[in-house]
Amino acid sequence: MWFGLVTLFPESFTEDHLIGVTGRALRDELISVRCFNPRDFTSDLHRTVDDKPYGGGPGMLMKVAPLREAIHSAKDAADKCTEVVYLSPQGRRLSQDDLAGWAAKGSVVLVCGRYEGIDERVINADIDREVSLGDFVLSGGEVPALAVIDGVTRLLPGALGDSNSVAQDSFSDGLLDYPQFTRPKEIAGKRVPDVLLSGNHQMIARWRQKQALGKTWEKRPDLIRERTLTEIEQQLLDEYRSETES
Ligand code: 4GX
Repeated sequence: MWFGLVTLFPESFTEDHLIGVTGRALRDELISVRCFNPRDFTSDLHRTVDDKPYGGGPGMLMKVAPLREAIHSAKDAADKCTEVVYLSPQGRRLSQDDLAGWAAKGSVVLVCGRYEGIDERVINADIDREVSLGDFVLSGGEVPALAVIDGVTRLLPGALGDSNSVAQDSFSDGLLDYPQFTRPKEIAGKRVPDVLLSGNHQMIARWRQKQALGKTWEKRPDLIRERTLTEIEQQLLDEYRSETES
């Protein structure tokens, strides 16, 4: 998997920021990360990378020529089909499907904005997709880009020890995870549900599916509405609701 980063802060993408699964993937050459710094595409003495917004107002935008040259050189280094993604609060919400799509393609270019953003015409001309991590404002696109690298990397075959764990993730079936428990059996008077100690794997699987449906219904009803429940799932959810009534 190849990640092209357009960033004024390439030091955000060195080994010491890629830790755990992504760090190992980098060392094992399962992923490679290449930065394209607009500052390297300046020609003035001060290597200027910002510019004033037309119409005035506070803050600066990224200077167009160095930004575009950095994006173009990332595109040139990537496969023809590679998507150019801009991380911004104006984008559509990043989804697990986006991550899976880029993992399947084998490459993606991530454009990290700084300052108050980038010229609208650059978005239209050079960006294929604008995505947001959520309705909050960060100081740049580098942290969201690291989140994308993390989320894509763990989907690559061989990145996780146990390939089963990806298939069992939240969202892989459009539901939140069921609750998990480990030792001790009792914490502050709260015991692990008996079924998990029963050794009956069929009962355990049924309980977990019921919990996943129930928790999703409680915390993320939007996900339940987006999904058509099978007859069995509807029955499990009904059971959950009657058991938790009171
Ligand atoms: N999810 N940021 C982009 C630059 C910027 C400023 C104004 C457009 C308009 C963010 C997020 C995010 C901070 C990345 C501002 N771009 N990115 N950057 N939330 O907050 O993805």
